[in-house]
Amino acid sequence: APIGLFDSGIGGMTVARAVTRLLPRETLIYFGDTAHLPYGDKSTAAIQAYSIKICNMLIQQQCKLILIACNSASAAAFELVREYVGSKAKVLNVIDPVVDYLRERYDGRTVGLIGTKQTVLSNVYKKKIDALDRHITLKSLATPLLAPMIEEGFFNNSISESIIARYLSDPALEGIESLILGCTHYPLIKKQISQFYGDRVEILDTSEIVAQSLKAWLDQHYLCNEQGNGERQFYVSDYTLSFETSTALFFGNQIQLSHYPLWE
Ligand code: DGN
Repeated sequence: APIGLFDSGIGGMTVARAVTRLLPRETLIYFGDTAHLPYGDKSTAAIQAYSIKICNMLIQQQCKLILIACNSASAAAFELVREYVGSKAKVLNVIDPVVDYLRERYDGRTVGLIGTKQTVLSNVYKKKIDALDRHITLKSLATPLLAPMIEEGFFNNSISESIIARYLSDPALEGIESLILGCTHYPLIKKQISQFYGDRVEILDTSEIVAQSLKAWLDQHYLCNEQGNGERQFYVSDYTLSFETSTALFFGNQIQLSHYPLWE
């Protein structure tokens, strides 16, 4: 059975890429809701409605596991989706594996979070981290300019450097020892973020932590596909050539996108 992943657009391909690196034989079905992107500025109710409809489609495709490969959708819709999907498939999100990572490693730490407005303002990370009882202080900042900047290929240059420096110098993030990259797009600017901090701050790449946790779950449940040929299907709810070109940024090589008329 396939693994289903969905995102507001093509950014979630950083997560898909991390998953295919660890689990090259798995069949993947990726759905990017390009008709509704960006989710980061949408209401919780809208993101929940989109997510449920996408999950219906992934269940119809017999997915054994659905990974919400989008921070904004994980923040807004995970509980609802999990309840809705019930026993039909396992549902994972991109937030809990990071929270688990912190629980296993830290007692007393100041951790930063950057992401979309939806991800940061939902306070989901804060609620989950506070519930750990590990004396972890979360400092967060919505950084809404970063995702469109990266989509346009603006990184590893002086403009992106100034924008990143401006955000990371915000007093809201003062004194952090680790930084959670709480958005699908941010692995692409990980190097620039590391350069800003030097060795002072540990950068937590969500996509890698999530892929590890997905693999651990499959291993634990004997659901790994060891004989498959790594078939991958990438669907989008609105097709443009520019989305297809951008896949090279997020996945590493250009991917053929198929239009899936979920909203028509
Ligand atoms: N995929 C979204 C996220 O991880 O929050 C970022 C893109 C967006 O919707 N702005």
